[in-house]
Amino acid sequence: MRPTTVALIVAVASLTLMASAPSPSWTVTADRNGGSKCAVCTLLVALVEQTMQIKNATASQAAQMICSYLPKLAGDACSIAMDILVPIVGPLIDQGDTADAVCNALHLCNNESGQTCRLFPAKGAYKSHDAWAKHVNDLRVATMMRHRAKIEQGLRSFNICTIVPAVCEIEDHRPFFDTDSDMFSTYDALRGSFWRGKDCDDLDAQIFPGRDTNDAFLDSNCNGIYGVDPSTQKTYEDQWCAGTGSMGVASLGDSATAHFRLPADYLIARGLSKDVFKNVLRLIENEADWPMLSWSTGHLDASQFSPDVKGPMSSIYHRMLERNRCNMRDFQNVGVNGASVHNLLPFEGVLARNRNAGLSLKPIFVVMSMIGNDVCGHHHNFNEMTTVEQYHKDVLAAVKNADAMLPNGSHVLLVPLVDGRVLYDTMHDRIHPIGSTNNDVTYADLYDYLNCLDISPCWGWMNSNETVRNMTTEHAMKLGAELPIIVQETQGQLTNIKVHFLGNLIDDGLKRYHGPMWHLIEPVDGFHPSQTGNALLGDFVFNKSRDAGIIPPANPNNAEIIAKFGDQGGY
Ligand SMILES: [Ca+2]
Ligand SMILES: [Ca+2]
Ligand SMILES: [Ca+2]
Repeated sequence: MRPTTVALIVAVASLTLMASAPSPSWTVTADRNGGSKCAVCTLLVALVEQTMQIKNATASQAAQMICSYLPKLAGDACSIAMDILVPIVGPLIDQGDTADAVCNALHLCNNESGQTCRLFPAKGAYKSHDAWAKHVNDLRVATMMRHRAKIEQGLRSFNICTIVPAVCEIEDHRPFFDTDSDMFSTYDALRGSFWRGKDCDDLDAQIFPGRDTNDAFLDSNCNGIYGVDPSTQKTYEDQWCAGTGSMGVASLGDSATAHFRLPADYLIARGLSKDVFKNVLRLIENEADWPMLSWSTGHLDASQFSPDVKGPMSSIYHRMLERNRCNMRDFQNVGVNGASVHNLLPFEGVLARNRNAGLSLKPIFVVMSMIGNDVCGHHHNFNEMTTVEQYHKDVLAAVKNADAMLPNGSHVLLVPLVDGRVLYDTMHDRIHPIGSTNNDVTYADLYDYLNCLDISPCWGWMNSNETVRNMTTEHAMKLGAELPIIVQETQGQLTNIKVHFLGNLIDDGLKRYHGPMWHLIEPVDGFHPSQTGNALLGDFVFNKSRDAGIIPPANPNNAEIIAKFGDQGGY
């Protein structure tokens, strides 16, 4: 599906996109009662209303204030749209209508299912649900009769494809800028070096991270090690890397692998400023994902991304590099928002590690981690969940294909689904960032609202019905139980890889935390592991993999490599 054009502030839009198909994450799936358009409008209008309240401003002033915080192109589009829309919605806001009512008046929300969805509590004369629904319906009719052309014109201004065109063109989760088509880039975002080690020569398709080379003259695997030691006449690669178990790491997974997160500051009216939104375009270029800080391929310090993110960073790759400096830049994150086991096999096609391509390559540690979408989705039933048979079939096919393609000595780790009941248990009565101004929206309210709009990333777990949550977990556990069976079943049949199952890694890893569980959950979506959660998982999964014999011993030459090559070219 091609990207659509609903995004007002695209980052806010991303909140609703976790359930979308594994295509560019701002692609919005079908929904009801206005769906993601309704949600984005409601959040944005709520921010305008809260800004009016806090700054004692008019609707027009508050809207212009928020637009002025956005980077140039997005800010310009915002201003144009606000100029058209505020005269229409301003009077509604001034008369005390909530964001829910205003977005119904704009026809971005509707009641096609017979239900009028509401995030914020209704006020005054409209406290009863029937009175509110009738009022909203009246608003809808009156506004559209008077302003149809203007509303349509205003909404057209928000087109993400004109603001950041590259995000509408990127396909197949390959880097957007990649001159030699080796799947490694010199640009950081758009599936570039934040996602896979940086290409050290983007004009030569035989130079990229992960090659097994001796590099007498130049660095052709991008780990910063090359040349000949004059005292021994051996190349540094032969002397310090050969035989040390140098190995790359790749993750094939979902939004939790890609580290989906929206800065909570975007939704806290009190703190809105230019600084809060200064990196919003980079966020869009990364599909609202943070692979460079993720549990599998994190490699940068979170402080570089202030004020968007705070917290520790640790990852499988980071720890593997500490253990062997020859692994520098040898990582690939193929995490895609919305992916499930059905995507494992196609994702292997964008993994740059095919031994049949005719170049000598190092072995790689591939983590297959689809931890939720096989039971998650926005459908209000259990029929859309992956069946046990299909799950088994998809994972088995991916394992067999990995054996057919990966270099000899590679490993595949199968990570089962989580028990997502922790989300509701931890979050339901806490206040969501959008409710922080007036203490009026809890996570339970948000979950019900997303279900009403049919855009919840996980109807089964983000649900106030305990039976539904329990049944979702029951099915998730059934699926995960197939993984050790697959390990057994393939024993003796695999010639190039070893396949591993190390228990409920995500559940077990998160349980190690000594502080309150909400520290480990992303505040905006109430669904993904936070930065702290990612660092915890990075260490936990690395330690378990090391103890299982997947990670080779430390390279005794690390100190000499650092002394000779410094930061090895960095990232
Ligand atoms: Ca390249
Ligand atoms: Ca290259
Ligand atoms: Ca090298």
